[in-house]
Amino acid sequence: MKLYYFETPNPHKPCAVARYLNSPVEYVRIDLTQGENKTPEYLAINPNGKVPALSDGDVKLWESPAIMVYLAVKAGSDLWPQATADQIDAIRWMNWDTAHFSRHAGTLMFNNYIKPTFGLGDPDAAAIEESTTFFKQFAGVLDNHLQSRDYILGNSLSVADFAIGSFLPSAGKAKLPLDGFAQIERWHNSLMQLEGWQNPFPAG
Ligand SMILES: N[C@@H](CCC(=O)N[C@@H](CS)C(=O)NCC(=O)O)C(=O)O
Repeated sequence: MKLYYFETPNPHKPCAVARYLNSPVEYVRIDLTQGENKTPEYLAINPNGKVPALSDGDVKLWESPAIMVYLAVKAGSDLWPQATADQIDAIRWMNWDTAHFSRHAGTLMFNNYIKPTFGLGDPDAAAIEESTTFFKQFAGVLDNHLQSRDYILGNSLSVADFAIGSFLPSAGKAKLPLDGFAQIERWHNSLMQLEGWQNPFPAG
């Protein structure tokens, strides 16, 4: 089983899950700065040219939530919960993450950190303003949800925590506007207790 990654927030999701579960994955680094995500070989695994991706025999998977669930099911782990109601809740929150939370965090990461760091042009001030506003709105939803819960689904850690938490180790670089969201801070502090949470990627 191969897990294709680069040291960025979306691959953080399945890499942190694989590390938590001690999954028997072979990590394959796809260097985005060298365009390795656009080679014909890699596009045959993920036609979107993005990381993460996974291959396991004939199975080829892309989209980080699907990969996390695959790893959890394969390990027989409750990170993918047993109860249908909890599975539906996990899908809800992972969709919310892709559509809103990680989406705006990604725009802020790209403009505030990746563009200036890799010389990809001037940050887009309008995009920063728009995503800052939306990020705060959705962070408010998350903070409110966490008022009465330890984790996204309640008392147990799940793939939804790994999805939604993935940009938080990069919050400083991305300039995520997280001030005042005390419940998010408390929840992220508990994720930081997981071994390798800040850097779940293989060394080298
Ligand atoms: N929805 C995808 C997002 C994947 C994604 O945007 N990955 C970024 C890295 S964090 C990427 O590969 N960017 C390279 C590019 O777009 O060329 C997922 O959850 O897996």
